[in-house]
Amino acid sequence: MIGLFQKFRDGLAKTHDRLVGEIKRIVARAPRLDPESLEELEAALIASDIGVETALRIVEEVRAASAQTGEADVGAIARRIIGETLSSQPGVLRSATPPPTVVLLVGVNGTGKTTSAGKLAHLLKQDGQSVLLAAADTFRAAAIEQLKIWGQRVGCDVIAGQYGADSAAVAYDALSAAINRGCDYLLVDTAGRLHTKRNLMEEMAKLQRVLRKQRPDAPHETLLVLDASTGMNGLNQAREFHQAVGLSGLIVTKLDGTAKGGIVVAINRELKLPVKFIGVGEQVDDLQPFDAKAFAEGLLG
Ligand SMILES: Nc1nc2c(ncn2[C@@H]2O[C@H](COP(=O)(O)OP(=O)(O)OP(=O)(O)O)[C@@H](O)[C@H]2O)c(=O)[nH]1
Ligand SMILES: [Mg+2]
Repeated sequence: MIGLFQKFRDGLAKTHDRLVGEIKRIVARAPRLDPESLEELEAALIASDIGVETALRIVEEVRAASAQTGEADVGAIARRIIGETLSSQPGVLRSATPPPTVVLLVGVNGTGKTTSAGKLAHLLKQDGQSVLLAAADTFRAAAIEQLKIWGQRVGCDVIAGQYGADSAAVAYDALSAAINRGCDYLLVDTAGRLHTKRNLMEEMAKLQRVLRKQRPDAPHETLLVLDASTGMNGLNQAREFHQAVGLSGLIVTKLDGTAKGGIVVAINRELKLPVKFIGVGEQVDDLQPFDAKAFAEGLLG
């Protein structure tokens, strides 16, 4: 458990340092938290992208506590409210009976889909599961090779087609292979696409339909891979993808590179979609199953 908290803390260091630094500065200057300081606190919370409503709730409780006792433990109040706001569902994948559990990774360009597919395969293998990867990004140059490198790194076979091939056909073949081999998980990497491009969104829905011809319950997870540094624009991406293909959750990546890690809270609250994993670096073990308590601690501990 110490390892888990440390991982979250390291991954969220930028958001943590900025937010906690601001809170300390505000409280040091005016320990009794006058209205002006409360406004500054509100601005600092909003800047971390946790969402206006959650920020206001924290400020309201801080105001009440400091009116009552003269001083409020801002960090403890914020941690508690963020912990309560986040979905209590732990970051676990559904598991299909019979296997394989089919996990589709979708998202806009460059958010970390391929990298997350590799890291997730590693995580599952460490848990004793057998995993097959599907290179359904037949569009971007070198996408197939990139997934194959991840496959080698984590010891997973990759089912791929030719560049320019129909991505739904590749996914279909990969599902057949996963069924024949008795794999526990099939992770399908897809091409990056802008949530505003209707034809590309339709292509993704087709991929789901084709999978269902073989397994009516597939895909069991459709996860949006979201780059945390896009901040509030990520909310729009999540909305559009959810409407087009029905997301079951998110992977929020690159938390290590941003001071806007609060986006996880805003998405969880506004879209009622669980964040299942977070990406906190480029290495193979830099994907963490989401944990609300560890997240709140990492943000404000
Ligand atoms: N720091 C950091 N970098 C990450 C993380 N996840 C992915 N990256 C990096 O982001 C870059 C893009 O990752 P990819 O996995 O290729 O992204 P993608 O979504 O597959 O990209 P397209 O297929 O082109 O849409 C790579 O350089 C990754 O190493 C993360 O959690 N932290
Ligand atoms: Mg990719």
